[in-house]
Amino acid sequence: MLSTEHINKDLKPIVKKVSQQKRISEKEGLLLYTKAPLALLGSLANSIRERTNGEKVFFNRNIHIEPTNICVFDCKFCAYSKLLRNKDEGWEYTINEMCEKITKYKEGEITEVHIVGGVHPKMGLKYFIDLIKEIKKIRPKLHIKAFTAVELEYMCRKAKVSYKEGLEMLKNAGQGSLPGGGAEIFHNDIRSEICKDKCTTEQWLEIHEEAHKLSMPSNATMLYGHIEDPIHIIDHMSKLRSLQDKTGGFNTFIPLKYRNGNNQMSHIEEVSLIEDIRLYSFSRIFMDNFKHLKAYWPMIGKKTTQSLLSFGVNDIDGTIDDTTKIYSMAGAEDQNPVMSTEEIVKLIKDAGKTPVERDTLYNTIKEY
Ligand code: V47
Ligand code: SF4
Repeated sequence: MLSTEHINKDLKPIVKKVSQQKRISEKEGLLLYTKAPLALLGSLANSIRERTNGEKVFFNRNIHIEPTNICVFDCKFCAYSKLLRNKDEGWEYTINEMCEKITKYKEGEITEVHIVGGVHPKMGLKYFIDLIKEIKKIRPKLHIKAFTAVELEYMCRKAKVSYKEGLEMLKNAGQGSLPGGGAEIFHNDIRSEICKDKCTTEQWLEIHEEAHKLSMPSNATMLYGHIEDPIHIIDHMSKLRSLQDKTGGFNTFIPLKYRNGNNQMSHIEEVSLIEDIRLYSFSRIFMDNFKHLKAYWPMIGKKTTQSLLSFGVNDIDGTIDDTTKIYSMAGAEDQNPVMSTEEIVKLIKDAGKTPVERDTLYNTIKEY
């Protein structure tokens, strides 16, 4: 157990609770996040990572497909949001084109396709059900993780079906799970400033709850490092922690670092590596019912990802491939995000950890 000798007296009982594997409250979380020295947060997070996942660091072999970058919404942080007005910079893939991106890979070469894009006014529920069915025809074993709650809310509303009905239809077509995007920051003081016109916090949470009830697991994200304050971070994590208590349907929590390229909030400076480490460490401590904490390497960069493996992170997403643009357009670290399995394995081993290839549901495929 960590020595509490030199720790500020207000933090001592909180540190004791964490060390005894007890849950900390929002108030205690706020104090810990804002007052604890980096070394303390890091050491607590690292011991939780060791306890929950040993030295294993997970990755998978996946590709990302973005069906379109045209979007009816106007999130201020997004490099896509201007595109409905400026269609020349936009793309809209046909079902055939997306299937071709998949058949480029031999059977078994990838285990997951992640499909997330802009919210196109003409690509509706039926279109996406057809897409999923076609993918399943050509690659029946491929896991399809698709559509953020933002996309789902829009497609269900347009198709005049409930979230449950829409999700059931997608599940019957072959969709396996939901990605975690669209969560941003739940607190309305911030949500109303950065993404006021898309799905509400309540809708996001309801869609994930419905998915969990249908045995479709999902992920959860949080966009940090822009105009939010620590209280908004705690509020966000607390809402996710409560839903996880209720359903147990979240696989992993993914903090997404705000990148300031080409968007309406470009004047906001990106936060430092120290802030990234504090945020990830604190996430590992506060999100006590999430088994996995993921650093999404194309967004935050390979070197930072490697460092975060000592601060609570035990999952680094996958091999990806260069079909993803939402991050590169926003100035992400990696402008051509693709890593071979060998490169991922080396990145993890160089950090002193054990690389484990997983499927979407965290079943082990191969330990290296
Ligand atoms: O919700 C958009 C983010 C998200 C920016 O579940 C930005 O495994 C930073 O769903 N700076 C969508 N972030 C991404 C997403 C995702 C990504 C990786 C893994 C998983 C998963 C899901 O992208 C959006 C938004 O938070 N985003 N613009 C930006 N400028
Ligand atoms: Fe559209 Fe998503 Fe970008 Fe918002 S973050 S503008 S919903 S693509």
